[in-house]
Amino acid sequence: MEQLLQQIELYKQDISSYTAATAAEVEAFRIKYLGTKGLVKDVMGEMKNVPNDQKKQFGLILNEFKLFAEDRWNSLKEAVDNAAGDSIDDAIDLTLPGSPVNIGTRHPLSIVRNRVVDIFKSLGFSLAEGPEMEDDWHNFGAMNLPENHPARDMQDTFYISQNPSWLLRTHTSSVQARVMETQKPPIRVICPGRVYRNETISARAHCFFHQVEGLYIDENVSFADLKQTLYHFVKEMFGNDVKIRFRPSYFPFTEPSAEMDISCLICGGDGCNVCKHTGWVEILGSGMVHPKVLENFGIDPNKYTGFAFGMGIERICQLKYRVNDLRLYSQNDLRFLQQFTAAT
Ligand code: 2U9
Repeated sequence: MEQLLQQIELYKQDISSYTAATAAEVEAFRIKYLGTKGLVKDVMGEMKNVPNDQKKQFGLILNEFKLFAEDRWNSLKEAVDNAAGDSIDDAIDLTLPGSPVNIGTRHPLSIVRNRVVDIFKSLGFSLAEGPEMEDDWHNFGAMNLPENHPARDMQDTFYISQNPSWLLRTHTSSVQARVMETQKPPIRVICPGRVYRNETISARAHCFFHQVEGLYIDENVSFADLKQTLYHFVKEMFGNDVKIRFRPSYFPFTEPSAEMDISCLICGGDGCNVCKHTGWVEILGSGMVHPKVLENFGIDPNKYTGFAFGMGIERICQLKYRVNDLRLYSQNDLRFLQQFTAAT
């Protein structure tokens, strides 16, 4: 009996190490172990030689051996079937039409920013970008904003709590400041980016928005250059029919300063809610760079002059696409976003 047990053990080792890559090899296994003249039947045939008092115990061993061989056969068969499935069922039918890939649409603010940047690039401006977290000097000090200016107040600006000498930039002027630090005139840059202000979120205000600012410094740059450049921009952006006017204004970083209005695109100048029934809407601020700002960067204001301007991208977008709630820009609602295409 000992010999029979050893023989079963050897068969089990053979069964465990048996591999089959094809259906024919699986069948060969079946015939060898489970066929009518197979080894399992052979071993079963030994039952007749087992003494009666051991028959029950051997019956269990032989039965377990049969199940062991059947299990192995099943798993060999399954492995070969699956491999065949991979190559037939899962094969790619190259003649089938492809399923369309949704590539999304550009965000309306990106469309407008790209258009603004392209217009100024065509005039020889180059793109400059900088960090959204800034120090006091680049955001305020260099821009001639006095210590007691309300913009510096905690109420209006987000300071970094771990280190309050850092803040989230309130305008992209800090980018121009960094350009002036590293480059000599002539300087002609266009600076788009996100800016932050501590405002309660509503349809008309948000704690972040987007700006494009521009700066041109060279010898003999005049207010006439400023006007002509911004005229050109407006015509390119909104079309030839739009009317333009400048109003005097005040900014600490420019002198003289002016705000620019365009005739209302919504009502054509007749008067509506958007233009508050004036027929005009403000689209940007501008001015000649303040001599103190030039001096802050070692640029001689007697030799060089410059103009600068700044506009909110959301405002341009509102006029171009009639978006009347600022919150829509950051809610990621596909019903809103899918309405915009770069071509419009
Ligand atoms: C330097 C010198 C001067 C940038 C300017 C404005 C006027 C302006 C506002 C428009 C709407 C900000 O987004 S807004 O709220 N901006 O009115 N910005 S002149 O002047 C500079 C910039 C850099 C070195």
